[in-house]
This record gives sequence, C-alpha cells and structure tokens, in this order.
Amino acid sequence: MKTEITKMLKIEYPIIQGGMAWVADFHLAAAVSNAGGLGIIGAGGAPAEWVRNQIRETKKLTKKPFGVNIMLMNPEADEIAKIVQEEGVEVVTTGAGSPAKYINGWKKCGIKVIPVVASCALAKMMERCGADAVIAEGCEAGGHIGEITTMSLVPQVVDAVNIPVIAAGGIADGRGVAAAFMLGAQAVQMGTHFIVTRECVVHENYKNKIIKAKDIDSKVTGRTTGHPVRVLRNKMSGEYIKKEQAGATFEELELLTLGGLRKAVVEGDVVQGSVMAGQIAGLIKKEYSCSELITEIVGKAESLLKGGLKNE
Ligand code: TUI
Repeated sequence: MKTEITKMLKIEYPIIQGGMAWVADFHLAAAVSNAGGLGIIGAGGAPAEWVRNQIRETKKLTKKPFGVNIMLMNPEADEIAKIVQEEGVEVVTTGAGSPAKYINGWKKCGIKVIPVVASCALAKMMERCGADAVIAEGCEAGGHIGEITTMSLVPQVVDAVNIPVIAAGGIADGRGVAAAFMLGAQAVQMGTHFIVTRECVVHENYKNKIIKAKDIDSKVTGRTTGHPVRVLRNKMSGEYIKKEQAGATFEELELLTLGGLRKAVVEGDVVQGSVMAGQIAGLIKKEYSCSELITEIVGKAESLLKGGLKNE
C-alpha cells in the first residue's frame, strides 16, 4: 500500500493515528510509529513544555518518524509551534482552526505540514499556504467536528486540491480504509480504534465504554455554541443537550464540560466526563496491540482493493 503519503512521510503503511487530546501521549505515538504507521502526540490543551517533554520521550522509544498535533484553540499554540521546530519534529498536523500563520516557519525547518480540514474552502486555503497534504475529517469523527460526512467531504476535497488527501472520520477497519482509497484518499487517519489498544494509556473505563458502544451511542454537544463535539452518550451529554435545548448560555454549558475530557481519560469518570469518540465506536469489539491492529487493517484493505467488489 505505497502511496504519495507513505513516500512523503517515510512510513510503511498509510495509517496515521489521530492526535487526540489527553489520549495520544508518547506511549501511543511511539507504538504506532514502531508498527509502521505514523504516531502523533496530541498537544490538545496541554502546556507547551509538556509537549517538548513528550517529543523527547517518543524519541527514546522509536527511531521512526512521528508527528505532533497542535490544537489551535490551545492558548499556548504559538509556543508549541516553536517547540516543534526546536525539537526537530518531522510532521505537524493541526486541528480546530487555521494554522496559516505558522506554515512558512514550519516549512523552513523542513516540517511536513498536514492540517485537518472540514471543508473544501479551508483545504484550498491550506494548499495555497504551502501545506504538504490535508486531512479531510468528516463529522463521524470524535471530538471537535465540522458539518459534512466523510463520504461527502473526501471526494470533494480530493477534487478541490492538488496535494494528497488523508481521509478521517468513521474509519476503523480494512473496509473503511479501502472505501477511503476509493474516494481518492492516499491514507487514513484513525482515532477511536487506537484508543482501544494495549499501548494507549487511557483509563480502562474509557476503553470499555467504546467497546460497549452501539452504532447510535454518540451524541454531538455544543452545536448551539459553535463548538460541536462528538462524545459517547452518558449523563453529561444528556444534561448538556437538555440544557442546550432549553436555551442555556455558553457559560452555563461550558461549566458542564469543563475538564470533562481529563475526567474521563485520567479518572475514568465515563458518567460525568467527556468520552470523545467517533460514530464507528460501535464496530470496536476488543483491544489489540497497535501492531496487530495495523497489520489486520492493512491486510483486509489490501485484499479488498485487489479483489474488486468481492467482500469475503
Ligand atoms: O481538532 C479536532 N478534534 C478535536 S480537538 C479537541 S480538544 C477540545 N476539547 C474540548 C472542547 C473542544 C475541543 C477534541 N477534538 N479535529 C480536527 C478538526 N478540525 N475537526 C474539525 C476541524 C476544523 C473545523 C473548522 C478545522 C478548521 C475549521 O475552520 C477554521 C477556520 O478558521 O476556518
């Protein structure tokens, strides 16, 4: 499965791990890179020096390329943008905003820049700014999302830009990877399935909540505040959506989710916490190692792509 992306990023398989806040630390990033994909440290809302330390720890565990995801709403994003340059990170992905102002600086250092986009307009703008590729993320994804589904977004972004496109949102197995390739993607980014891996250090309750989830168990909070976030259904999401429907203020709603992701990931509070996960959670049934997961997904995708429409 060699593609423009595997060549550009010097990775064996076209599988990129989502840079999930609180979840994607150096253990997961190194394991995914060692397994032949591209591991990503999720900076999320963390302090800049935490990110520097994570980069150094990842380097102790892998000699393969890895990346850092910068969540652009992080108040320390400017600082993190400098740290990735200083520490010689090879790939930067971004989320939840436009990284336009950083791209020149990163390119000068030879960093491959791959913004997450949720629209053709942002994809085209990123191409003009010098991005090496874009991740087109559909609203099936977990966490902060856009409006359009992966099925609709990916082919439109593929037609809108000349740089390679990576598909994300709703992909967790070989069928999803093969489908993404059919839509014109050169690689996929997966988040939710990587949460349920042995090397992922999230609380056991978080993993079990994903394993138990059914197809309809995710909900989107924050549609009224302009920050839509997909989470697994629980007491928090129920209360949040009820308050939203009753016309609660932004501040009131923020109080409900404040620190919610940390609560779920670190403390294992999957009742009041924010259990961010994609719609594909219902497909995930057991814990794998990163290497087992990638090998299985790539094997299935290859056989589907070779065998045309045969779906054995
Ligand atoms: O960034 C994500 N997913 C995330 S970030 C995150 S951390 C967080 N924690 C609590 C509350 C909110 C966030 C959790 N999940 N995915 C990448 C992504 N980026 N999805 C959608 C977008 C996006 C949306 C609009 C990117 C750019 C954009 O437009 C920006 C502009 O300025 O045009």
